Amino acid sequence: MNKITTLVFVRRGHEILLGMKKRGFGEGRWNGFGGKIEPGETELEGIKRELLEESGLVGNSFEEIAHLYFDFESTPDTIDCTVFWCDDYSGEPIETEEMRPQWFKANELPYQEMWTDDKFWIPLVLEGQKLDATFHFKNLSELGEYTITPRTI
Ligand code: 8OG
Repeated sequence: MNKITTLVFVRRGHEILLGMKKRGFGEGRWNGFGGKIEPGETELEGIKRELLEESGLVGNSFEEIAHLYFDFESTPDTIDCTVFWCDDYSGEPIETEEMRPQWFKANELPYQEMWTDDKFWIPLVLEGQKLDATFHFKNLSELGEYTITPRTI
């Protein structure tokens, strides 16, 4: 099955808001906020809902920056993930059942405690690059081959 998901990184000046995932898929890792799009929802409706549910923030505008595709040797499941910046939001982050939020300096993200692929593509989007990427995982923590294609427009 292909899971269609979204992911958002909220920015405040030179800082990025990450959440420590407290349960479920990705537990114990820092990540942006996001999850599965519900039936009938657009990507933007989905990311807005996930951001509110997981961080308490209301996102006022989102900019698409990447499209990621993941597959795993250990399962037939694949994941499609559209990634956004959010620079315009209302409210203050709150801890939720799923995530514990924390601001990080953009040049000091905790890559060792994030998904293995993140250290390869997040530095590029931090430099302003938009991109499409495919990551082939041997299992949930071991990354195999990957391709990152910068967008030219
Ligand atoms: O609904 P659920 O919590 O299962 O959604 C998973 C979230 O994790 C979704 O926002 C997509 C995101 N995600 C992956 N794989 C990876 C990854 O390798 N890196 C990052 N940064 N996020 C990922 O599913």
